[in-house]
Amino acid sequence: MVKANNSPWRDAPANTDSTTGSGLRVAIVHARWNTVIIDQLVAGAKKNLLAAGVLEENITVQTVPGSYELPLAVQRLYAASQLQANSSVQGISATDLLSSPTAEVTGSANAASPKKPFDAIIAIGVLIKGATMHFEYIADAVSHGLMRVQLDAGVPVIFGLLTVLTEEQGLERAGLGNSGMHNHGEDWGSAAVELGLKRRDWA
Ligand code: DLZ
Repeated sequence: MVKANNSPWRDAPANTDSTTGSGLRVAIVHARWNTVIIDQLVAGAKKNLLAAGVLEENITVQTVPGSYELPLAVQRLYAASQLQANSSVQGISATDLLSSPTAEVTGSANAASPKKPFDAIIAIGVLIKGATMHFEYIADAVSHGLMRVQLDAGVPVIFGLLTVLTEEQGLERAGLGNSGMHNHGEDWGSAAVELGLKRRDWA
């Protein structure tokens, strides 16, 4: 079955060329609940980042236990990338900085050369409604948290949080269901490229 893509991102001008995103640095932070759906969403986001020319080496993927942890992870990851870019210390990875943001790190096995801050961060999680109010509280907190980080930091935070009533609804939105719905992760990859580029124009 051909997947219908009714997304408003599908014709986004920034993603029409395979080199458009070649100068961008993008992070994906995802939760580890509902991994079948999550893995597909992350793959979709990566697919469209790469298709828009974002280099594999400029895509950072990190995980957190659950969606509730997404806002802090996005905030710290972005701060670490800023620190990394500003640091005169060579050979510090974002992971080093996350674990020791103020320390003088003298390099490590996974060290990367200093890079610029992330142009956009995609936060991905899947919340499935249960029998209690848990879903409502987490969905509300994460939505507001991600918006706060986005506005406080001035970096595009792509909202990749599915808040679904059933697992089937989640599978559908990851392109894994029977309805022919496309993978929403692809939209988020495209949105990250478009917003990453627009943010530079808005600077
Ligand atoms: C606890 C919990 C529950 C019940 N459901 C989900 C879910 O559907 N999706 C998700 O991403 N995380 C869930 N979590 C975990 C919370 O997000 C969080 O990781 C824990 O409460 C620890 O802070």
